[in-house]
Amino acid sequence: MAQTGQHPPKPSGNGAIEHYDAIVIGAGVSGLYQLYKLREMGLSVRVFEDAGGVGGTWYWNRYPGCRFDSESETYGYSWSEELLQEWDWKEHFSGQPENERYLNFVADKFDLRKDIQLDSRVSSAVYDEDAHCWEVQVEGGQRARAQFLIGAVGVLSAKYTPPFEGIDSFKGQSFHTSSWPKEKVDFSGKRVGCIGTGATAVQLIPIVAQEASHLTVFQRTPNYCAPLRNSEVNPEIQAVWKANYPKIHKKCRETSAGFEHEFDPRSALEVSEEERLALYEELWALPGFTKWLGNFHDIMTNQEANETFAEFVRNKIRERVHDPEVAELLAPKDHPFGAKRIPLETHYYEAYNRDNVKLVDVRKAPIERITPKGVKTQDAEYEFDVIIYATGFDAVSGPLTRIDIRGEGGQTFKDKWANGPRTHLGIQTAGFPNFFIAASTAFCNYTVCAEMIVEWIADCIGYLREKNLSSIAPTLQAEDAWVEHSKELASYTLLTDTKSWFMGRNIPGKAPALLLYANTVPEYRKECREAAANGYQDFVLQ
Ligand code: N01
Repeated sequence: MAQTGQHPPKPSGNGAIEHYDAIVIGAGVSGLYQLYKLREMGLSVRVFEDAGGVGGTWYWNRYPGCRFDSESETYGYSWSEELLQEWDWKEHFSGQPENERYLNFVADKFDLRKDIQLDSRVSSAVYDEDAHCWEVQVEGGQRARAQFLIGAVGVLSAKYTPPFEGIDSFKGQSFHTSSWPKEKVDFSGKRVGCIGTGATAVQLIPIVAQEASHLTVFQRTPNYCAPLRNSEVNPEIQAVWKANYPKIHKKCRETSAGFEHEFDPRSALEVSEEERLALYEELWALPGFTKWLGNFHDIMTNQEANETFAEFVRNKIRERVHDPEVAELLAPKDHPFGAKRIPLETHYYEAYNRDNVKLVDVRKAPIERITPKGVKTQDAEYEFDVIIYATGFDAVSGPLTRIDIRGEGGQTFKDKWANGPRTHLGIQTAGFPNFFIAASTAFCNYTVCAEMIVEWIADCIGYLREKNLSSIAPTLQAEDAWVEHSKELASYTLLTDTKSWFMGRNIPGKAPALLLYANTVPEYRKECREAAANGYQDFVLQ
């Protein structure tokens, strides 16, 4: 990765404590912008990043086919007109290498690297109640203190590998998609097994299928996958975007989910079948999440309305997959459309028409163990040269609870969140003063919401400094009310009964709770704005 600036070296951890105004954990989309914002305000900031480079998600997820499911022109940062004019997106849904280059470009352009220490995994963060500051320990022993601590660790960064018996006994190569090697993995002439059929697997399967001698896909739950319809960005489109960025970003701030798409205000059930199918066909032919976020508004709230589109998608799968038995296995029937994030695909279903691809139903015959040769299910053993774990993430809470964070009275963040996220506004937790979560936890185009939260945190810190205050944390009442409000919003959706990372149900033993905030972006923005405008009445300020 070409870079012009230097990162500070990782000290040996000789016991000396470093002091900053703010510490940011993570140099992904949110962390980079948080660093920029706080530094602009004159704070001394240190970012600790576990990875060997910046980019977060776009550093770690290097598997073949990894790319945005947001339109590129809406995913890039909106806060620098100069950056917007300088950067050319090459594809409508940009791929991982380009996305990583973009975030490196940002790091260089704004001279961010000098404050980002790489290969530095934060192991603990302890609040000092007397000094109103946080002490952070980095693996290796380095210690640093700061008044403000910002967890910019993302929502899908704690990878999950099922604890299969014998997992270390496999003699071939194995990779989790979220810690994919930097060097190209050569699948040619190899027998490959892929465990999982979520959005990640859906992106990589068609590519690996073309290269490997044979690919076996282990599917437990099929997904409703919709065509991405990616294409290159030509100079005319590029020029239109560059001339219209303010309008594009304004639209994204005004729509329900932070995309340029908006739900159709009609009910799927109030129009004739002919009209309904005409809209479904029209949406299907368009790129991106239009089929989801441009659909009738009640497909996300009404089971009967949802089923009309779910069956439409099943029929599309049946049209594309030649073997009717395989098609039925790939057609989801146990959850509503959109109750899991919709994987956007390119030639995914056609992969199953290839002679070298086999779909194995591990709901019928679950995986029993990994053997030295491959994967043993209840009814067969499959031999591989490579196993791919496309098995997802311990989402939202996982990246935070894996750090030993201790707040007032020594209470641990892990205990506090044992039954699901407990926050006010998704940003702060009672009993953990000056600790902010800079992650987009709304159902939203990631950057759109992350920028809003980063700015809220920066404004809040600015307020404290202006008023000479030493700490801020939400009251327990405000937190309780937010948790109840979030649950109530969740209850209006079709999300809560489905086994997905949205609900934490993909992780055995994790308490089910909707991990994302089911409000629209404009409403959420309003709530955050009001919480600050009223002088942080729902917070304890000291
Ligand atoms: O993870 P997942 P993902 N035995 O949790 C299976 C984002 N993303 O990495 O469904 C057998 O969706 C599991 O089966 P089941 C996006 O937000 C974005 O694919 O639990 N199988 C499932 O099939 C997405 O939602 C893009 O029955 C087991 C799979 O592993 C999120 O990341 C691209 C198993 C995990 O699927 C997560 O997607 C990619 C077991 N014991 C991802 N345990 C963009 O386009 C788990 N599985 C931007």
